[in-house]
Amino acid sequence: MAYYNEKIETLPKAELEKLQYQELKVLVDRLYAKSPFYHDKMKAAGVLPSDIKSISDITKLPFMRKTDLRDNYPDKLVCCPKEDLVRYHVSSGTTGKPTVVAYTKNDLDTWSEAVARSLASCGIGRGDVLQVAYGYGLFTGGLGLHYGGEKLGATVIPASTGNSERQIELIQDLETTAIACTPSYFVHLIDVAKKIGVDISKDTKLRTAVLGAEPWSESMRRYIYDQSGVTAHNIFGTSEISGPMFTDCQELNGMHISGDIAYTEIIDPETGESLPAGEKGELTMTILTKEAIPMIRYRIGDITSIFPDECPCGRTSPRIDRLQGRVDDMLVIRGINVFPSAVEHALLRLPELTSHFMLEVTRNGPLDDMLVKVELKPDAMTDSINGLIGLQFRVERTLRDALNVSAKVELCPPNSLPRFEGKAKRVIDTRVF
Ligand code: ADP
Ligand code: K
Ligand code: ZN
Repeated sequence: MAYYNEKIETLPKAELEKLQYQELKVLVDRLYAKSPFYHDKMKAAGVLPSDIKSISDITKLPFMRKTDLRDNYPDKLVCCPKEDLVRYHVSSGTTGKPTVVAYTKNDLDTWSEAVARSLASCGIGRGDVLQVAYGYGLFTGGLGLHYGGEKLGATVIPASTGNSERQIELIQDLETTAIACTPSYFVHLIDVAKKIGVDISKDTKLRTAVLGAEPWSESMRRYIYDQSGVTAHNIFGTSEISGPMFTDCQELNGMHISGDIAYTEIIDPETGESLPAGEKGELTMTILTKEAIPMIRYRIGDITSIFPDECPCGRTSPRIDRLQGRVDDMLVIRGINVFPSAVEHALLRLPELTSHFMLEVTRNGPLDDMLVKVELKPDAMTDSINGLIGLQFRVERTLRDALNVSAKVELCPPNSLPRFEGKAKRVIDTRVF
């Protein structure tokens, strides 16, 4: 197992907790003294810096939410002299008005350190050529993977998104061994490679993909491996915590959250209470050393759980399960909770289907109707009406079994549904509440 920073990645739990406490203490003292926002927030919650006596006392501190950033748009939460800032990013605003995040030099170093550790845990190293096909710009994915990859010593290609045939050409000509992008874009690249006669598993050196920025499923991991011979790792992050930075290691069983950088809690979204390992709830993170815009107990909104057991890879940091989507991505269809990622997972069980789908929810009188448009693989196309009706019936049954709610299914010909270079937007919900 290659570590980027072995000592800290394998720190015994008790020592890690001591370190986390020291970091939290420094952070809270500083914010209470210097930031009117945190000072007022802590006062309102009736907690003083002196109440924080161990890392578990973190639960005494108030939560932060995305609305805190929105309400303080653009930069009222910045807690350091303005001239110490070295970068801004602006989030894509998938769930409303965009938010601004800011970084000091140390913040960027910490973020790159986290990405370098994660890439190393995916088996990527100095000898690798890493093609970064996340968007460069205001979105955090491109630059985040870029600087993390360089810090690790990998050879980085700043490809950004788009121009898919050129991406395949770069993969071939520069002997790319690893790629970072969204899962939907990687699936699109596999299709494009096939179309131009390139077999990724035979004609390229690409073997590792680091995929994130949107929910995806375990069956997608298998699908990608079957179609391209590429092992796909999951990477998670949000702009508020800096950007994408935590991945699953070579065990492919949960994403390690470096404990000296972030303190992870899973809380009950209704009551705000901390939940024990193994239980599903809302992911909440504290970035322990952040300078520009510190995030304490930030409620990220994604649903996941912390694995209760230790990882065989030797890293002592906690691991979180694959994220199903945010609380607000969840659709409630006839009273049943449905995550779009669960639809993808179910569809990929049928060999006739691609991973391209769209989900349309409408209200029909008092009832919700869900229409799932699914795209067929070219060799699943047939002129036989019986064949198509039979397939449609099987897709409907598979979805009903997986989701506990029935959906209408529309089979669509190959290449007819939208493709996405950044985050996929697969849900059209026209219901009015
Ligand atoms: P925005 O809020 O504008 O979407 P971000 O680009 O920071 O800003 O998006 C972060 C969100 O993206 C996360 O809260 C999560 O919902 C989603 N996300 C990121 N990576 C993953 C992943 N690997 N799996 C599932 N969801 C992810
Ligand atoms: K993201
Ligand atoms: Zn591990």
